[in-house]
Amino acid sequence: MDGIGKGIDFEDLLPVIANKLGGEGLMKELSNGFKLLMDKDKGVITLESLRKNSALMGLQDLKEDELLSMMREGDIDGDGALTEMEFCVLMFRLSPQLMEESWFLLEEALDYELN
Ligand SMILES: [Ca+2]
Repeated sequence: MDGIGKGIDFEDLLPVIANKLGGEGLMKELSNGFKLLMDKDKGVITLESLRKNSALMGLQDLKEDELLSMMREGDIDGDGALTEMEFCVLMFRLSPQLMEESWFLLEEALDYELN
């Protein structure tokens, strides 16, 4: 695998890990979260869908500037919306502690991949 020596990039490794877990567990949870937050017509998360659906999920305490910074940080290709993969990467960046159990699985998968 190229690029390991330059540091690990989750953007590159997530698909590998997703394959390893067979679309179950970790990625399934993330995928469910994505589906709850996305714009059902567009199939991506927009600022509008994030604002609307985060309130439905009981996250109404998130402030507008927090939603904005989530969008900005997560939007890797800069098209103003989050795809499922962008959302997954963002979740790993923002809240590894919220996913301790999943994080452990991720590390195991990484160890396996790298050794
Ligand atoms: Ca994007």
